[in-house]
Amino acid sequence: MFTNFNEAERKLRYPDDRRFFIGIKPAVFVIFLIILLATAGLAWFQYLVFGLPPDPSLSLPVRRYAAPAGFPIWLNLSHWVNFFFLILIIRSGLSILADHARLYWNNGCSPNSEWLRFTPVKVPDDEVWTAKEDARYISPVIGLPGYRHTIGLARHWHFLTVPFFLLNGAAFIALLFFTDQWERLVPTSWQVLPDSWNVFVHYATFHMPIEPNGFYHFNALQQISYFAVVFLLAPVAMLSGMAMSPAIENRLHWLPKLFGNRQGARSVHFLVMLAFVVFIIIHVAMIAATGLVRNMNHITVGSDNPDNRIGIYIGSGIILITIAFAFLAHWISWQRPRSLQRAEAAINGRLWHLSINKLAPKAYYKKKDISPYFWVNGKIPDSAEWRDLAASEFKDYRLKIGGLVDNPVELSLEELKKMDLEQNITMHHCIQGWSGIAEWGGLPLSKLIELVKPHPSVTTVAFYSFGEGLFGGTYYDTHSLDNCMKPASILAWEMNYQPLSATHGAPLRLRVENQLGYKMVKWISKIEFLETHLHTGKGFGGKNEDDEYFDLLADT
Ligand SMILES: Nc1nc2c(c(=O)[nH]1)N[C@H]1C(S)=C(S)[C@@H](COP(=O)(O)O)O[C@H]1N2
Ligand SMILES: [Mo]
Repeated sequence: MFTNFNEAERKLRYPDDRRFFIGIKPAVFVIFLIILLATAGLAWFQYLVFGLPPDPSLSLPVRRYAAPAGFPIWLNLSHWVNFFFLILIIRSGLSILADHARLYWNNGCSPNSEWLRFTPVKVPDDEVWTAKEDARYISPVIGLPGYRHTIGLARHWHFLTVPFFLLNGAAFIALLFFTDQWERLVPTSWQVLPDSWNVFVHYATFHMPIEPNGFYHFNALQQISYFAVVFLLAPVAMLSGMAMSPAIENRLHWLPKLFGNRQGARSVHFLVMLAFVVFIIIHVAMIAATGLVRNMNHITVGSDNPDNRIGIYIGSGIILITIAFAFLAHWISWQRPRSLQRAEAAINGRLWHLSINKLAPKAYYKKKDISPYFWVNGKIPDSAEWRDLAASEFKDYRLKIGGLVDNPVELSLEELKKMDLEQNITMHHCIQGWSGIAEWGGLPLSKLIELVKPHPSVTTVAFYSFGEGLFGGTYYDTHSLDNCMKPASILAWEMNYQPLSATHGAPLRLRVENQLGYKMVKWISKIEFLETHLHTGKGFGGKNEDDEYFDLLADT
């Protein structure tokens, strides 16, 4: 519905293999079982051996938990705004995950080292299996926008909604403490822990504890669950999300370290999402089980009236709006993808510019950090020209450098190698989610720029490949002249101290660190200095930006 895939897109986005699969490492499954047994099992043990513990809510009239009465309208509002955005964030996040449906704790993303995977496919070790081929399908009912390899659009939804989610959360927390509403959520006595356990023993053994009226106070377990969602899950979601950014990895190196490494941050980000989903399911079930009419009146209009159904009507209305928006979002994704792409660049591109871009990036990695495995991406060129060059080890290869320059040149690999060698050990961040650490050696672009002398009007450098994009047509990308002048921007012919292999981009590939992988053109045929990227390809700055709606001008 609403999609306008042509034949090539349909094959890619709605593939024959749409199997859903959950593969979990046995050790992880055992840990999960232990946690389950240690909680529910212990609750049952206590119940069977010692009997049901006293219900802590029985002693509530002494107001062990101070709490204000009623819910102000700002609280009702921010609760539902939060719900609306959280659904968008989770759905777009799932679409992003589907593009590399494997989760690891190691930076190099070695196949078979995943603790969790949502693909039945085993990475073959006797043939090239690219990360793009590895992308999985997700139903558009669940993911936003769903289908396969729609990560460009999914990221726009994710990053367009995150700022609003955070603003709403910040306003909520500020108002909590500005008023006395914080007393509902923040436990002020350690007694809340044994009390929560006692409430948990009731639920786990299928005994309903006495429910205090939530208008005045929550039960102990409810209080710490809500507390944890607001003050633990949300901040961890934010930090682990930020830790995945290549720009942040290089500036605030301690952030991914908080989670072990970048893939740890990605795994934690996923687990937080899972915790949110589990919370939402239990939360909604408890709302329904403990007096739906009254509870809905509390959280929509802030009244404790047990008789009218206004809360149910408003709540259902909000849920209907959320569903209607899901249809609209689907429509926007496929009918107005460029608006989405532009809106995200306008908001986040600007935020990025004003914040993290001002800090100087640093290289942190050492030889010992080099990953044993490095995923391959993109279509290896199949033109006769490249194959002939490769057959003679690129002896006859000439890199063509032209455009708006005083001194256009054609250089052989040997000539390039004589000019300079810069070696960096860096982490590669593919937009899909995988990463890898490698050494890259080659010529700093700044040396080349010095040689060809670009005209003063030049702002952009375009790199063209022998290879093709996902839907055919020359693969290319553009970078700002500024970015090319950075020391870690190199034309690499060396990977891990070996000549660059055919799969990783021989004879030459681009490395522009602090950027996502798709900006690093492999199998480079020529370089062009331009006034603007607007007249190259479809004019969005690169093959993936043109065809797959990847982030516009990720280098601004
Ligand atoms: N010519 C060309 N270059 C390309 C691509 C491509 O498809 N074609 N894919 C890009 C992407 S998405 C990534 S993540 C990196 C992957 O580099 P690697 O194969 O060495 O890991 O190459 C980039 N360069
Ligand atoms: Mo990538």
